[in-house]
Amino acid sequence: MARTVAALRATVRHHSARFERAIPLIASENLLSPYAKEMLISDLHSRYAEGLPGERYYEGNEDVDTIERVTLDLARRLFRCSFADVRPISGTVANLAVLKALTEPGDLVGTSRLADGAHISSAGFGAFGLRGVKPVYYAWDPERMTIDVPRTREILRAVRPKTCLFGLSLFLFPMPIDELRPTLEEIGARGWYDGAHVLGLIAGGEFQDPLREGCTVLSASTHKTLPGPQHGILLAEGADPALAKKLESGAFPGVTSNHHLHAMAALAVSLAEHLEFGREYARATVRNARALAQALHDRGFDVLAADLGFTRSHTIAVRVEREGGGEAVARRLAEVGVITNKNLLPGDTSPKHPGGIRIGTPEVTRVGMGEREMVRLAEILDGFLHRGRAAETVAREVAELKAGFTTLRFCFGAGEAAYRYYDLVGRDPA
Ligand code: DSN
Repeated sequence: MARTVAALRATVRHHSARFERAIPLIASENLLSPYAKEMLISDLHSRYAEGLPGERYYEGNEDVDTIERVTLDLARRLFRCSFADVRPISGTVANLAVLKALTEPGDLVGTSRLADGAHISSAGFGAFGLRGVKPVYYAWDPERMTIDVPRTREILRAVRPKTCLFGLSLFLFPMPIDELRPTLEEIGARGWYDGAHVLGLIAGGEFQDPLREGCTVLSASTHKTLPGPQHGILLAEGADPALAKKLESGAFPGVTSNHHLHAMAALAVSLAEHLEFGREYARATVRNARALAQALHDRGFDVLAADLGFTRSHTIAVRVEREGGGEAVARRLAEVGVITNKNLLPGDTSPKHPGGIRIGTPEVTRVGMGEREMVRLAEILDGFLHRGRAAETVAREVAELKAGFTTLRFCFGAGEAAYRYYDLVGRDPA
């Protein structure tokens, strides 16, 4: 078994080195700051603390109570809201906690279709199915890549769901919550926003602010545009004590037992760093997404929503049927070190043959790339996918572009290695 462990360590080092050389463009990924990473390997990882601060089921939790109170306070400050719960251990788990709090099995819940960019939580085979609620799908406007408001008003008035979920995994533009708010009020539905993808942009003032636009509850994962640990969060504004209690009991004992204390402490660091650097980071992330979209469009790529400026978030969508289809293009790009994912786009007829790729700028922005690097990246992709440049040459160009950008920005302790786990703890296992 010693050999197995050695091999596992070597594989992890190989993975880290690969990503250090690569240009990761997955819209749902980001890099954790050195101080946040330190929390993940602390003793907290080994402990239990079910419940809330001051109401634990285990002894020895005095420092955990302090950490959780600080995390809650930072979350409420960053999102300017009265309620936070930092115990869900992922975005999907946060969504399950909300479903438990807001719905009963058999309820109808408004949401978007997977093909229009919704997260799998909304699917019958995902969290919706687990809670036994039934989706009521909003109408979609593929030109504007957002909800079709007039048609959706009609659907909501006809079906009258009690809860309406807004949020996407292919999230280019804000959702028209403000416009739908009167209809939600008319039918007595509560607005719920899954902000996993855009959480750091919301906090940085670069996207819509759902808690002030008509949603009572905001659920999210904490590791996308908010560059925190893989974890979850619940936030609410205007929730009465009964709803707050339901959300808390949705989180525990509803969908968690222990809540991963090391990740919670890492989240506290990330929230504090976002209070300090989040505005600048969010602005740079959106600026880079738009710059990359424009540069790809200028080179003949079919970037969606060109008439609307491509995106107002960290994400762009590129239809790549001419280049070989989403699956083949994403795979070819990975071979030269550009990491993206195949993605269904509006109009695709088979989930097995996605026509596009999704590209996100959270990570490249975090390591300090700017608009100049986005243009260079577009040149590299154009050379590879349109002009037949050899994979070996392109892989070298990708590594050269990345070479100057392997340390983190927008965090305390910046300058420490971003990708090398062992550098962080000061020992090399080799
Ligand atoms: N599956 C993630 C994404 O890539 O969007 C969200 O959980």
